[in-house]
Amino acid sequence: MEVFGNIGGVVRRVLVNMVRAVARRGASSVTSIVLPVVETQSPELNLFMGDITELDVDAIVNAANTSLLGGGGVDGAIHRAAGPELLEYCRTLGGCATGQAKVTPGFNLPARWVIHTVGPVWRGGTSGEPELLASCYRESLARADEVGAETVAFPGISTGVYGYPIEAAAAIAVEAVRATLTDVTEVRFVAFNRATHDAYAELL
Ligand code: AR6
Repeated sequence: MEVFGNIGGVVRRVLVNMVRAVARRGASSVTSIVLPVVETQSPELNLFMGDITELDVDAIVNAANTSLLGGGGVDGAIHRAAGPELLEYCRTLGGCATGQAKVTPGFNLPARWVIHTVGPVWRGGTSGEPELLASCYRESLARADEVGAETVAFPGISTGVYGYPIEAAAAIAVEAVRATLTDVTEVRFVAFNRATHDAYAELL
């Protein structure tokens, strides 16, 4: 249905189904249906290889731990680049549960916001890891919507210290973002090594 070409996938499906239902029931019922007007679109998905702390996007996502008080990997890099004010701010947040996300200012980063999410530790895949990882992406986009961030960059949540296999994690990341209704216009998946780059390149 070309007429719905510029709107998000989920909304488009709802509208298309409504129109089909009308068509089945006959033209007389058209006047009794009011179509919803929703200005939501699917984000454009891009792949970038390099350091997420250098990106001039509205928000970068941090692969944090439940304390939100910093660590190694991308978490350490983000805290170093943002400066000590980020840690001070994080101390006021009371941590974050696995699969959830909290937003802070970006302080000295080019990005205006940092969305801190806590991925699952890989325990073989049967301890709820896929659902928790998908939740990280959904919840991060929800925080982005709350602060009006339209361009958002994600590292491979859980794929470093937390040991999530990159191919499986990349598939969940892409699927979760595609399935989320959001006002974010661009999601950039950031690869810090070749294996991560190649896993995303297969999917995008
Ligand atoms: N830019 C982009 N990606 C990066 C960067 C960077 N500067 N540095 C690392 N990565 P990890 P996790 C990639 O270990 O697995 C921390 O100590 C990295 O190559 O940072 O979720 C936290 O405090 C990998 O693909 O996060 C937690 O305790 C991805 O970022 C724990 O690690 C995630 O690797 C979280 O573990």
